[in-house]
Amino acid sequence: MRISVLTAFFMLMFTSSAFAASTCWVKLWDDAGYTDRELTIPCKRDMGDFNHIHSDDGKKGFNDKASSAKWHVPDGWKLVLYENHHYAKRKMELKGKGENPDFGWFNDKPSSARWERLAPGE
Ligand SMILES: [Ca+2]
Ligand SMILES: [Ca+2]
Repeated sequence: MRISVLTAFFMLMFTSSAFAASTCWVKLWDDAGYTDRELTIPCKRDMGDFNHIHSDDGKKGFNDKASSAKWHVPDGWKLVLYENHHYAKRKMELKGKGENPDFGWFNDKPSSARWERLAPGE
């Protein structure tokens, strides 16, 4: 009994630290090379329409703007950027810890973002 309670406690600690704000986030920038307006997507908060959100400076809307990104996504998860509103059409997946200074073909395309679990083997 005592062991299972301890196990549950440590699992909870591990889970909560993996999803802490410092280790679970995505940042998008309006321009390539991490410049201009910035949008922070908090851990596991989906955004179905970039027209109706505010960038970090308080300005409304970030639709068809994102051009570069840095991210820290926990194991077992990915943040998926979609070309259209409500998670539709072409997409770009952000996994692990990384950065992309220039979205290339996906430049100025993202219109929604959703946190999704990785499939087995993904
Ligand atoms: Ca842009
Ligand atoms: Ca779009």
